[in-house]
Amino acid sequence: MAGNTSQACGGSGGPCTACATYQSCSGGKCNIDPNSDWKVTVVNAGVDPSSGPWDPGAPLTFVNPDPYVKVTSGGLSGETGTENDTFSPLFNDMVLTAKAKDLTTLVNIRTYDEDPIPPDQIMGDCSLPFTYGDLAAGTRTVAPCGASVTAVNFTFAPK
Ligand SMILES: [Ca+2]
Ligand SMILES: [Ca+2]
Repeated sequence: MAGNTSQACGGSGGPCTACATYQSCSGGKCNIDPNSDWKVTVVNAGVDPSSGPWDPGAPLTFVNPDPYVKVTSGGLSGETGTENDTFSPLFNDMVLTAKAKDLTTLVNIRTYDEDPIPPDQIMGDCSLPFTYGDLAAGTRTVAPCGASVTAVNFTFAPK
């Protein structure tokens, strides 16, 4: 195997290393392939407990928000399930599979409070690119993410 191909990667006469399927070889190193697909998971989020009121008039046990998170990148979007009546929702939901080149261009993250009567209230909205470093690390915290959302935590895995 040649030292500098998409299958093997060893620069300057160094040993050949097989790149992972989501990587390609450039400059004698294995780097994340811009066209590789990545599964994006929303682990959890934090909502400012002093924000709101989100569900005024509801019985006391239901006044806290019912958050879910919608993630959009490269024309694709997906959302978590809804966690009821909490400022610290734990999702662990895989929301979409997107290309590295799209995730590192722009990602929109919008957190809603699900309501019985639409439209759902927007609690936080932010847009930013993830980085190749985020994908390689497999994790990223976005904090804050809009008006009332203190943090959204993500994990990534190659498809
Ligand atoms: Ca509400
Ligand atoms: Ca509620």
